[in-house]
Amino acid sequence: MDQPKRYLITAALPYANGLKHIGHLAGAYLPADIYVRYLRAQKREVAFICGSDEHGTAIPIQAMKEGTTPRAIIDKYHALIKQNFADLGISFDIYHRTSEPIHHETSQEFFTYLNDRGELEVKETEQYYDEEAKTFLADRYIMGTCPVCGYQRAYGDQCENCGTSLSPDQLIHPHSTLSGKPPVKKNTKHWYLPLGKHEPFLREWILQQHKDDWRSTVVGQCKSWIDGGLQSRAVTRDLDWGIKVPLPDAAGKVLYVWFDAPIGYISATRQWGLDTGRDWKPYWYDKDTKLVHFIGKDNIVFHCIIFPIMLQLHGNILPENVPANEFMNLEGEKMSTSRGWKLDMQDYIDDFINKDNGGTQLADSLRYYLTLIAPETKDSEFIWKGFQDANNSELVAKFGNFVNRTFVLMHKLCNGKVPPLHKDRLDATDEEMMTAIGTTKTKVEQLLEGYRFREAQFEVIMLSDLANKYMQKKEPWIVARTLAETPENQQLIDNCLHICLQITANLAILINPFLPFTAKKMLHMMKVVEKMLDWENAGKLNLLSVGYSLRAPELLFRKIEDEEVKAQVDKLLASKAALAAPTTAPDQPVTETPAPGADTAAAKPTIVYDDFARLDLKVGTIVQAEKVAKADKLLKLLVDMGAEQRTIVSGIAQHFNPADIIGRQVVVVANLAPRKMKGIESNGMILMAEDKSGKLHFVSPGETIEAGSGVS
Ligand code: B3M
Ligand code: ZN
Repeated sequence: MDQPKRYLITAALPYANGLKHIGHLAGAYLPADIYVRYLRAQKREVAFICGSDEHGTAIPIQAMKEGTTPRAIIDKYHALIKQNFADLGISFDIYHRTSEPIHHETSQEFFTYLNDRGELEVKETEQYYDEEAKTFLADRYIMGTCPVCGYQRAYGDQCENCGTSLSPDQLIHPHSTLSGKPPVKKNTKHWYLPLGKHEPFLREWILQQHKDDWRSTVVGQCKSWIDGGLQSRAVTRDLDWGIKVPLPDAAGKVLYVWFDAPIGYISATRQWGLDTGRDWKPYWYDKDTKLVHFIGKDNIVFHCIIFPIMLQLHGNILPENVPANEFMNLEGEKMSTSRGWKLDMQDYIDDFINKDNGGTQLADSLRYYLTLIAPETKDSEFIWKGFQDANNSELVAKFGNFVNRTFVLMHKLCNGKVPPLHKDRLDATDEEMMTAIGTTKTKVEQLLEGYRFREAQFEVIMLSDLANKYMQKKEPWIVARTLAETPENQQLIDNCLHICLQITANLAILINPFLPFTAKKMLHMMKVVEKMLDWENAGKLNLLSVGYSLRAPELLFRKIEDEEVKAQVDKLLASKAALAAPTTAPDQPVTETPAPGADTAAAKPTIVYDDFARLDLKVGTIVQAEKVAKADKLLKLLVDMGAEQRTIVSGIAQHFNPADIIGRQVVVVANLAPRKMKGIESNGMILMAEDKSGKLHFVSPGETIEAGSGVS
């Protein structure tokens, strides 16, 4: 797409059923915010849309847990989450709510439009029903064991552990979340969106048109959905919490939350139009709008398959890109609210930002680290020590240090004013430094346009690193101290600090999308107006005028101390331990599945089923195999896992010829932390059986099955 007329940027609407953690922030909101801030600096027309998802079974379930009403839950969490985003600098143009009348109206109109045109099917089917609670058990009202990963507390719509979306019928040992009882089946009527009918459109649109510009993880997931056969999806539910189905013969039925929630982007845009006096319609109907959905990988199917079908049928534009992120783990484990293993935005804000030695600089420290480890191509890992290191050795020691030294020296050696540039005294080092500014700008721009935020941020930090080295080489303080004070020497000092100040101004522009609070502080120090942050100014070497007097430096970042990091790790362990005690687990299933093989003689200590369920076992197909140089035991394998291909280094070289094992199916421990062997990162482990003679055999399914299939 050439430069579009306008941009419509959405970030997934969080359920207003609880606090959101930094995995959510890193997955959707932060990258979306960086992108939007960049677009705004480019003076492009943009609407940044988000809000609370306030329907679905998640809300009444939380209300039961807190002993209150669904309304009280959404009011409470909407306000908290909205404030958390603001505290972390996420700059939505509107943070709307799906409980608003304008949203109900928009969703009902959408449903009616599709239904009137015969795009929905009506079917009567048997569904799970709780006789005690007298209600059908949709989505989160039903729990059981996940057929993919074996997690025992998977919901009827999705497994929180492996992210697979499910239907209640797929659950093993289903039981009602409301009464804990096993359900019965009962007839009921629902409206379905026939996805299968739209397969040719999806194949053309995603697998042809967008196969190269969308992330391969996203295209891969879509492909496996499409290849797996698209089933019709019910878009209504038997529930009382939600948007009423606007038909006379649908009493007691509401729209499925995943039908109304994405329409929430549209209703929020409408509301934004009303609030700002703008015409919202072109944002959803004019082909010259670039729509981009920022989401986490568990929402891909809804944003790339179901919602686009709805949009297309309704005459709206389609997303240009859906840069979904993978997951972010925390200290070696998946983040999970139910297991107490997480860092909520609220906790970070309380423990760092709203403390005496806190402030907005610490919002930027978090933003920085989350982008540094953004899970753009694969799952990543938030490590408290890593956060400390990134903050202390990059923000403090590189970026902050450079800006601080520049200001201190400018005050000391140039009377607090921007010194002149003496062109005839410039040398190759100066020229190189000045060129680097423009080069960085171009790179950052290209990376941001391609949604490669971590690399883009890296380039900015590298520029500050380069600038530090430049200053170190020029040593203006030595020039001032050791050489006689002559006009010639002062010219050298002037040149160095003039360039360093122009770099500082450029750094403010380039860092602004990532660390907006820092950019603001820099503006204040430089006594310049916000307009200077316009992207078109990046690369310019005359942003600060000669003779202009600047303020004293402010500390841009502070060090994170060892005790702070230790306190956080301790807190995490304590919260996990508290939730692991069975009496305090809020939604412990009533029926326990016996651990497979529990009665066989155990050579290792007995584990509980949950220990086993933490393993993500998947079937993979070996597509490439080669020996690893200087390692006679190792083979480097490329394993097709369905939605992705993984490099796995395996110690089997003495047992198999690489050529003989291409096409073999194997069982892979897919969630093993990555490990480097002989400089190659291995992502997973292959299960092997060893016979008495010490010979290794592959563990594989009895017959060839689809790569990526779960093993439990
Ligand atoms: N509320 C699920 C989630 O927060 C859902 C997203 C809706 S986006 C339209 O992951
Ligand atoms: Zn699962």
